[in-house]
Amino acid sequence: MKGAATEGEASSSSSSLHTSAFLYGIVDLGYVKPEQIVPMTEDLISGGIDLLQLRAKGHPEADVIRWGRAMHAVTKAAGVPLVINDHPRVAAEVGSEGVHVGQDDDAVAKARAIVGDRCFVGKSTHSLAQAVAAQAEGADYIGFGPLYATGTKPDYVPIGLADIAEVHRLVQLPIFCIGGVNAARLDEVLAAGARRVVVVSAFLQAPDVRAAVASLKSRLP
Ligand code: TZP
Ligand code: MG
Repeated sequence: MKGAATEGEASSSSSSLHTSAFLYGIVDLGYVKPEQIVPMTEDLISGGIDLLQLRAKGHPEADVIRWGRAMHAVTKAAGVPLVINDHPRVAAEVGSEGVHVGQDDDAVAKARAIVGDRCFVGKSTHSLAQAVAAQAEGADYIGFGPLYATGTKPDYVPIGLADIAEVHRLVQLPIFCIGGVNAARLDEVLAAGARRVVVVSAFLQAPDVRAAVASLKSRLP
């Protein structure tokens, strides 16, 4: 049963996440203009990002497909898995390695039925109960947050750091702590028990993206 999978029993499409994905970056169209998608992707990769997502809230699917294809040409050549946010059909069109769904999006099983077994499925969670439910639902990884208030997801109440240790006891999937994570907060996030993080605005707004990624990555396990 997928929900009972241990670190050693991941599906083939997601197994590399367990061993190689600690720093997750998101190319978010809230920060990045369409013409910057490819250069930003290149900068994040050159800094050593392990996993990348395209997040284009409110844009037509046809645009997301076009941007996803352009981004995938770069990520694929670099061997970095690409995740498409919100849109399993776009992920299938693009041939991305992953798709990410939120609490209000398609269920994991529905997303998986669209993208097929070669594509892993991640899910956003905002509480211990949602994290446990996502594991039982068969997600391949979870996002857990927002830890801090963040302009990237402004409508969400931050959950703080207190449940990070417990979520790692309850959930055996890769857990990416997300929301307001930056270089100044990384030590306390790791001290709270995080092993993997997602960083969005702190990278996309950095004066030197490559250096910001490389520096933060050097501090992860
Ligand atoms: N999900 C939970 S918080 C968040 C998402 C997509 C945004 C994280 O962005 P930032 O800029 O790193 O706070
Ligand atoms: Mg969503």
